[in-house]
Amino acid sequence: IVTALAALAVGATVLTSSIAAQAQDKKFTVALIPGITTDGFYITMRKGAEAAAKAVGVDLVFQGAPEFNPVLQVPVLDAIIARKPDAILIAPTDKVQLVEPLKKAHAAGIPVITVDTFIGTGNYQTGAGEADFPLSYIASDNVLGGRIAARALAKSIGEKGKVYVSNVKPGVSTTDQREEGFKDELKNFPNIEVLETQFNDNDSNKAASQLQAVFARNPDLAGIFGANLFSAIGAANGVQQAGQSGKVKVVAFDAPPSIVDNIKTGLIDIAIAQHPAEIGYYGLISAFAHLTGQSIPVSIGTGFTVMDKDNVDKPEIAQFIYKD
Ligand code: T6T
Repeated sequence: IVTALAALAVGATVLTSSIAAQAQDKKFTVALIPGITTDGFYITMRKGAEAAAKAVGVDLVFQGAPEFNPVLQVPVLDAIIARKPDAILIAPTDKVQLVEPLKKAHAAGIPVITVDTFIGTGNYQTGAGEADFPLSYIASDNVLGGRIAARALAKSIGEKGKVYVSNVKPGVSTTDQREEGFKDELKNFPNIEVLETQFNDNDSNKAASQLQAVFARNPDLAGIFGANLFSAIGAANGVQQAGQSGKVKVVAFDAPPSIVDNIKTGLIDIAIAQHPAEIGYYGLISAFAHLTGQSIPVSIGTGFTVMDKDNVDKPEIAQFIYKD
């Protein structure tokens, strides 16, 4: 009996250590699909995801399209699904158009987490609607970001005058919510008139020429809210081309080095920096937690840092300037 028990014990030890070995051998692969590859926001998000991947020993695949466009993003997603990663992190470029393509990942048993943008309503795991299947949504609070922009712009124009939103295109969850928050907050400023939104398709040259056209029709234009990186850079360039630097005020969403440089020259008044590295880090960690049997929050909100010429040189602020 003693010998038999000892054999059992040895067997058990062997079994336990082989499970441990298997667990360690299983190296997860997580794909991160950004909205567009050539954008400091997503480049910085990737760095956060890489840091987390290194910390927990996950292989990270970063693959995206050269334009912020669902027509180009869907083939990238299809190619990723075909590679069968253990999880997908994605910034969907349209609330509606990415639902069906992402359902394919879900049907293939690949867990989906959305980062930055959402599909459907962004309320996941509710049992309601067609687009609640992603496990989690990790992003800035974009309505709040729009409100912060409105207050900043109102202050810099002395709470009166004409303003407009330079925006990407309808259907993008983040920039839709920023415009919504911006306009709602401006209801508290009765002397500010909000002109029609200008949609630039994420093209800063288009945003710059739109500024010229709006300014030609409204020489008393007081300010612009650039609702994302390319909208803000374009609007600021337009202001400069119109010879209105410092006169027509610009509040920018996002904080790449070029926007920060323009804060220093006075062309841009305020930049609302998101924390994309935080989004990437928590996206990756959430995927890993799910893959190793933990439950994860259905949404994680990340922060903002508001930059102006008085604080942007401080290290605790400057650390949030996006990477190129
Ligand atoms: O503003 C970010 C991102 O949050 C948005 O969804 C799309 O535009 C950016 O990537 C900036 O270009």
